[in-house]
Amino acid sequence: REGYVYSNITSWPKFWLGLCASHNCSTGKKCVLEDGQPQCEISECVDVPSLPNASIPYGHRGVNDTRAYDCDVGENGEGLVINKENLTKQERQKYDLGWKNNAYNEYASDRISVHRSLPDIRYDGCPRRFPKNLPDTSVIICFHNEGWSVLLRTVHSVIDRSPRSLLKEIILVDDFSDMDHLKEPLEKYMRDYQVKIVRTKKREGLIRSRLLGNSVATGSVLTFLDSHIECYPGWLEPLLTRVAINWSKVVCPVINLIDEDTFKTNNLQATAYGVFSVTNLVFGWEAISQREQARRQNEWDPIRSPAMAGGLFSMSKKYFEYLGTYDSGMEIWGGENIEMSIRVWTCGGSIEIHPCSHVGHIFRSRSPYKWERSIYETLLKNKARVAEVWMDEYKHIYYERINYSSSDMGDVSDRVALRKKLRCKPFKWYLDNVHPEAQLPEHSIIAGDVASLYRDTLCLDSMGTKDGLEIGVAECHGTGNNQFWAITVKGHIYGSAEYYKCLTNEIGSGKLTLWPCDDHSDIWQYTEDKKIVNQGTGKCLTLVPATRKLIMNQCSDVGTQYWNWRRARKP
Ligand code: LR7
Ligand code: MN
Repeated sequence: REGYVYSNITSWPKFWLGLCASHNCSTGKKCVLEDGQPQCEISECVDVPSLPNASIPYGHRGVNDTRAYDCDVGENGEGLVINKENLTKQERQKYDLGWKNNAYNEYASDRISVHRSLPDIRYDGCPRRFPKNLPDTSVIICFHNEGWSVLLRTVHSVIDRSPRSLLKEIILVDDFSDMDHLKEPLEKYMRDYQVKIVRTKKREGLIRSRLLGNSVATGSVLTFLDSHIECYPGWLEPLLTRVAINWSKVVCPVINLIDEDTFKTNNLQATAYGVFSVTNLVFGWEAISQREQARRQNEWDPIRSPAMAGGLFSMSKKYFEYLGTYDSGMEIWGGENIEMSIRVWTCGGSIEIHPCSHVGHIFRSRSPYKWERSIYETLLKNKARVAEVWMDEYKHIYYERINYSSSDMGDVSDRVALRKKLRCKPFKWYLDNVHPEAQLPEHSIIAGDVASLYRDTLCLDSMGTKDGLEIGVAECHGTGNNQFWAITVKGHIYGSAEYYKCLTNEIGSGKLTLWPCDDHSDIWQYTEDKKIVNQGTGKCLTLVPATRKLIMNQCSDVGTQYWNWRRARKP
């Protein structure tokens, strides 16, 4: 069934007319067209469409929770607090299963309208009128096992809040889900809304699923969304306006938070933009640089962002294809957003966050679905493909961190050829011009893991990534990360898998801890005879074998003060 489009759009149902998109109803009221005019309806409590054969229909609100009898539950982005202690045994089982399957509170979601309202949080200065001939868009939503009401709310928020003339189609790409409700019931339901469904033939992962979505898309702009999101009023027009101004703009909405437990939305404005760290290729948010702030006149002006989160953005289809779509050699999840960020910027385009466009996203604390290989292994492959193709000599900063342990990145020659064909700028250009605020590690004298010469199976280990964490020793694993350590030309020792943090021997407590590096970080020396000496105290790093702890002691000839700092090297 791959590539099969379930319905062809011939005529549009009247709720697509988009009149409701600009019509505000107070909380709990749904907008419907009466004689072609938008009207606020008094919503019935039962509106989450029930699944065939469900023993308790979805949308049934007879929960032991007074708020749950209220039709306004969840409206205007409010949350629903479920007190699980008050549930009957049967309800409690459903509640637990919802969390287990989805890593969010599906039980709460099922009790909130799939058409619930969200507040209009646009700045007063955001335009309310838009150019007449904006390009239309295909909205592509990939999913692998998503909860029923959450997926429906995602789709309805797109339909309900996008002008008909701009929304060419919605394409759902099912990445080989095995939940029953995503088969027949979803097809039946979506037929009424003329939403297209395509399915992969095997588990492909997000990246190749998006490529399948693109292959059936007919709009002139692609808008990618995750499958657990809600669009705020007016979300689409600003994105398409920017793409219309210049086809090489890749435009992201502000990503708001939908609480995974209560589904309350946070409704905040943009204060951060996207970045990634060169040391570990992890995406993150950072306060918008002063340089960028100075360039902008108003808080509603687009923000030029060094990187994108990856899930939610609009991009011209023509440009997407010109720029080499995605790297189809990447698996399941991760890294593709960094690859796309570097590619867009260095090959002539730009990435923007539009403060007038908001989309809520459910952030989850764990990944609910199955991974063939571990998340770690998958990311190792995907990120190695990014480093190898796009980062020139800077790739070694990343490779050192993982002790050159990703040997199976696969063939990247196509992507290297693409980079050459597009005549993209070097990675150094990106660092100098797009994200000059990025902190790069100081030049290191030696970088790799540090084994005790007293017991050579034990290696120095950051034991985690938090600030102020006491470091220790653990069995050497040879993959860098928490056992990665570098001593720099200035004598700083930095480590920790995720960030750029320096080793400190705390005055008073004597603890050995990691803090963000600065000019005041401790100075160390790695001596010819393999001792690690703190310049401030003159003491030596010492292993206490019995407790596997580290202390600072007067330097002597004891074996526990000798350390073998092993340079990370290609295997
Ligand atoms: O095998 C899979 N097949 C899929 O179709 C695995 C996932 N998916 C789908 C999944 O159903 C979801 O819709 O892919 C989407 C993303 O997966 P999530 O939601 O489990 O992960 P995430 O929200 O952390 O994803 C973020 O990082 C990903 C890295 O590959 C992608 O770039 C996602 O699009 C991105 N999501 C966002 O940017 C939304 C805002 C989060 C932030 C920051
Ligand atoms: Mn997501």
